[in-house]
Amino acid sequence: MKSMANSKLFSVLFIQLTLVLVLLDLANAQGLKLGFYSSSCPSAEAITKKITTNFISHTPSFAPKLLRMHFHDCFVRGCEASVLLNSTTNNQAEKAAIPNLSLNGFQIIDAVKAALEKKCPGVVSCADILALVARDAVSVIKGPFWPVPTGRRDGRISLASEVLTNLPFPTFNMTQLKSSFASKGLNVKDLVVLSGGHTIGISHCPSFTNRLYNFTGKGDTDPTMDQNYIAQLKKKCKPGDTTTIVEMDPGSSKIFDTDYYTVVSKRRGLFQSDAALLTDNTTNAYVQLQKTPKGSTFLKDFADSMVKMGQIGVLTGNSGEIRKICSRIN
Ligand code: HEM
Ligand SMILES: *[C@@H]1O[C@H](CO)[C@@H](O)[C@H](O)[C@H]1NC(C)=O
Ligand SMILES: *[C@@H]1O[C@H](CO)[C@@H](O)[C@H](O)[C@H]1NC(C)=O
Ligand SMILES: *[C@@H]1O[C@H](CO)[C@@H](O)[C@H](O)[C@H]1NC(C)=O
Ligand SMILES: *[C@@H]1O[C@H](CO)[C@@H](O)[C@H](O)[C@H]1NC(C)=O
Ligand SMILES: CC(=O)N[C@H]1CO[C@H](CO)[C@@H](O)[C@@H]1O
Repeated sequence: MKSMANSKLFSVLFIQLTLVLVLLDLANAQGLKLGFYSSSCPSAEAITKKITTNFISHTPSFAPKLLRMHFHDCFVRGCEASVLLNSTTNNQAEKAAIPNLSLNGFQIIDAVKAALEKKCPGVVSCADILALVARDAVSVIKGPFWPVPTGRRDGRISLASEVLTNLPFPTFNMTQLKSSFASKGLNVKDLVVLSGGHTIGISHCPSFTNRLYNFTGKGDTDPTMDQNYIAQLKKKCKPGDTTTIVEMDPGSSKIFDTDYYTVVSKRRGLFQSDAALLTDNTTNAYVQLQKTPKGSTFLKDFADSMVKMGQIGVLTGNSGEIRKICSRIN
């Protein structure tokens, strides 16, 4: 008898505990939830995945571009698709700012949006499409999969001037990186983990040539970078070259693996912001730990931090709108 009462009490407590955890989880998700469209547009995620998979299987180099686009969206005004808006006669949008130079892949977002508008007009936001496409693109190239809670709404403002004040620069040191991430609610672990996004993709020369030619204005090089690597990079990037591209994880820039941390630990991180991960004890320890794929927690950590990043400053409920076309407000 007594043990039955106990077990009943236990299950009541358990249900209450679960409820509290679920509520906490919802609060954490800032009003987003998994499967937000499960009744309003049940095939939304499947359609998104199908179109993204088609594009990325054909052109895998779009995967890093879409991941970076999601990052740029979230860091400027939150994940509300402001990065997708075109400039207008009266407004220079985020797309017009320098760091967007290599943003690309807008046509994939537009293709998904067109298909979803056909299926369920006015229901699925561009912000959710971008978050889902970035996730699906990374998983097509065998990167980690993460759950994407949905329910984001689209913003109506996009200002080029806000890009430079909200995105971290490749020249940032650890102090600047920490404060940039902290201002978005991301901690030092998120910083070292999300920097691992540089395991895929490319950079243009101007993002790092200051380290090769005139680091402190004396025609010098960055002493924190492997000097042999500097010599190699100088061969690729002559002064003033704005078009040549360089892999951030040479030889493995299409594979989502732990190599980025090996590269950084060898003082071959391409940007000062990558190199900065060696200057803080916590991030340095993470770099050293992850560079051996065996026992690495990077893929799981990346998934967790992406879920956090995807919740920065989201608009939910009645805020914002559901755009009909992702490149312009309704
Ligand atoms: C920590 C601060 C960060 C800085 C300073 C930074 C800076 C940069 C720069 C300068 C480029 C090269 C752009 C070009 O020259 O074409 C780049 C590329 C890239 N970044 Fe970051 N980034 C940061 C964090 C992130 C995060 C959090 C992600 C995603 C989780 C990310 C994903 C990427 C990807 C995938 C590329 C390659 C894009 C392509 O292949 O076109 N980055 N980043
Ligand atoms: C980081 O950069 C800022 C701005 O240039 C500078 O004030 C600060 O001293 C630097 N911090 C470190 C630890 O180098
Ligand atoms: C290096 O930078 C200094 C200071 O900004 C400048 O005066 C000099 O002309 C630069 N040298 C080269 C080779 O660009
Ligand atoms: C960082 O690590 C170094 C070397 O292990 C140690 O001397 C230093 O006290 C550590 N700094 C902090 C802030 O923990
Ligand atoms: C936004 O700009 C792109 C590229 O210039 C263009 O293809 C697209 O049609 C524009 N969108 C709108 C709504 O004008
Ligand atoms: C995709 C896009 O709109 N790129 C623009 C980024 O900003 C530069 C100017 O800094 C424009 O020339 C590009 O068209």
